[in-house]
Amino acid sequence: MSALNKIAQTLVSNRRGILAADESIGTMSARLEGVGVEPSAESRRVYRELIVTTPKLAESISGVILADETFYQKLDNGRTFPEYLQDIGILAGIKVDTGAKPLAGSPDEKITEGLDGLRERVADYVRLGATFAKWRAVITIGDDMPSERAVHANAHALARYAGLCQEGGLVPIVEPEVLMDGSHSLATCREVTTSVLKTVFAELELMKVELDGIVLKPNMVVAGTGSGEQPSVEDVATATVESLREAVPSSVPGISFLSGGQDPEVATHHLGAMQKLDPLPWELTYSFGRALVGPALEAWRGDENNRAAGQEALSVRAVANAAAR
Ligand code: 5MM
Repeated sequence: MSALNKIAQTLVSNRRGILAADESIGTMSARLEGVGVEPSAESRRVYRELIVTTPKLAESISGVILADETFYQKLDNGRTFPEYLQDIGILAGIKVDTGAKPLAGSPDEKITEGLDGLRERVADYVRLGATFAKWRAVITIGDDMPSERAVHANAHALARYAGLCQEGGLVPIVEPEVLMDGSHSLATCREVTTSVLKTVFAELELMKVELDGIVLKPNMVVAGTGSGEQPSVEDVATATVESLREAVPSSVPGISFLSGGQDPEVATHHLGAMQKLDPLPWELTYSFGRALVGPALEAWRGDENNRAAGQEALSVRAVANAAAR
């Protein structure tokens, strides 16, 4: 077993999943303001400390994806976030993309940036305790979208990122997210998701990325939020697994889903229903952001007296997702 494969297996096995706590400064600040907290480097640090010090977190969480700002911050006990995570048996990950920007020639579509200087940044992150990384590509469904150039450009960037991470010793989480926004049907989401994943794997192979040393982080196949369609939990699970079977090689150790704005409990039900669709060649787990921490943020609302309630809300979701596996 290679070192990369071992890390990937640790991230996706033993009924555990990944917690995405890597909101960029802008996103995290907006989420804090949404619950009445003044955004600052310190309030973001306090909130992230609440999340990672949740009791028994390591029983259901294998890895936490950190943002660059958090990666260099310290907990009250003086440990950096990566050091603390290591202390409690959770792998530390780092979001290395620098965000999705408008794509030249297709202003309604996005291309994720962050390749410049990535080799050097990976070396720094490894030295400071990271074992895996994340890069998120965003694909929009709409009139004439996604365009071939948006899919290809994003798949190419994901593959170059993945290659650089593996070269430097980090397991890359490869995240091509087909957004839920739009009036498209479940069938369209399935078609687009399958095609995007096929393009991503073609680029990964071209860049000689070792597939047994990555984790794929895709969207579940759902109907667009404005479609008026409400597929059943079983329909979503079946469409998602069928799409993955068409596009994802069995050498990939695990697939950890993003939640994409789904209701937290619904996302858990979808994950649970997929486990029943045997045989699955890969581990299927969670790498949720909002579906894990959303209820915690709401319960906490920046009040130290609500700290335990916030941690309890995260614990409930983490345990439910582990049980769904
Ligand atoms: C946690 O949010 C991540 C970073 O987002 P921004 O860079 O836009 O601030 C995000 O990539 C997240 O990991 C994925 O979208 C999955 O999170 P959800 O909430 O969709 O499960």
